[in-house]
Amino acid sequence: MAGMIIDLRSDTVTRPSEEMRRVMASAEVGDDVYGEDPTVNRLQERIAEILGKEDALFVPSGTMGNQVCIKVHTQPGDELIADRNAHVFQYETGGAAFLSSVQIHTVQGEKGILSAELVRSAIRPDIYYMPRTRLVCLENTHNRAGGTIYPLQVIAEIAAVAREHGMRIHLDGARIWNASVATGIAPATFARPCDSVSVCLSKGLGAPVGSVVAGTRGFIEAARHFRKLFGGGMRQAGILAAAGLYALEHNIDRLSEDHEKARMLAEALASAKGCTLDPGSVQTNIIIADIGATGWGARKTVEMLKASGILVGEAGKERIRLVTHLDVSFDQVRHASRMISEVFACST
Ligand code: TLP
Repeated sequence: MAGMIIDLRSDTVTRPSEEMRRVMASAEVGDDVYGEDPTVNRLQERIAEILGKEDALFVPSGTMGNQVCIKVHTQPGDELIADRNAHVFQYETGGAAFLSSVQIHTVQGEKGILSAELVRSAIRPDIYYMPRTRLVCLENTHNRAGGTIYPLQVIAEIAAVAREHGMRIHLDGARIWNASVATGIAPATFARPCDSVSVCLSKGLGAPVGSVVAGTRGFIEAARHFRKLFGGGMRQAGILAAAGLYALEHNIDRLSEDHEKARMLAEALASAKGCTLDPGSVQTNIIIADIGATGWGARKTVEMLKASGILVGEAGKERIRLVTHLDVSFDQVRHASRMISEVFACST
């Protein structure tokens, strides 16, 4: 393994396999802006079915998926509620403000998970000088909290509060596949209480590009309008959709291996000098470890590991993130675990 780079920065770094590329190359295509790409249509039908929604729409990225949904659900000046570490708040370049002119009312969830009480307490009273709270955004699994899974009961309770107040729920299900494999709960069951769902094909599932949003027929009609407005209308996109269809068929069940690899890395990190992590807190394929006690800070820790061929991400000043995926083998994970112990042993 000497000289080999093991990339644990994200599950977005995977490259399409030979077989996936073959399927892409031979995909039947048409102009999807005219709704005439048979492969895109098949992918949309398949995702709608998997998520138990009436209709679905292929979009270029998870960010566009979330932003199109926020746009459809809100009017300028409205407010949406999200966890303070939500992707829509932290990592979408202020998209909700820029594209939809809505403000985000952040609340501090427990490991990224909101509760009905938290949501209720963040809803504005109906007074003319206050913004109207229109939407709650949930994230399952929750990225910045370390791949945590929303308990079904909590989603149902939040949905009940939202409905009581005439609000909608959007689910950022970029990694709903991981949540589903880890719990045995079908994606449609997680999606049922939510008005819209955005899922990614280009993370754990290994497709090169693509996300899909799902909802009612009317919702998707409006989403199609805003996808075009946001520059996401694609033409012979069947080449990409074919990769997504392949991924849905071949790369979901295997996510359990990524979860096992994450547990192995978590054990190594938990016993590494200067590193604080409860391995039991790792539920899926994302590990966030506190490296405060190394005295290095996240930037230097990332550099030290990089010098040993292990790429990880910064997740704050004193936290690092490791993500497992289909392009890291068990052997590579074992090697990375050894390197982690060695590198951290040099800390103060
Ligand atoms: N997440 C990326 C980075 O943006 C942090 C990653 O490496 O994890 N929702 C969630 C929960 C995500 O984790 C991501 C990407 C997105 C949406 C956005 O997807 P893309 O990158 O396709 O726009």
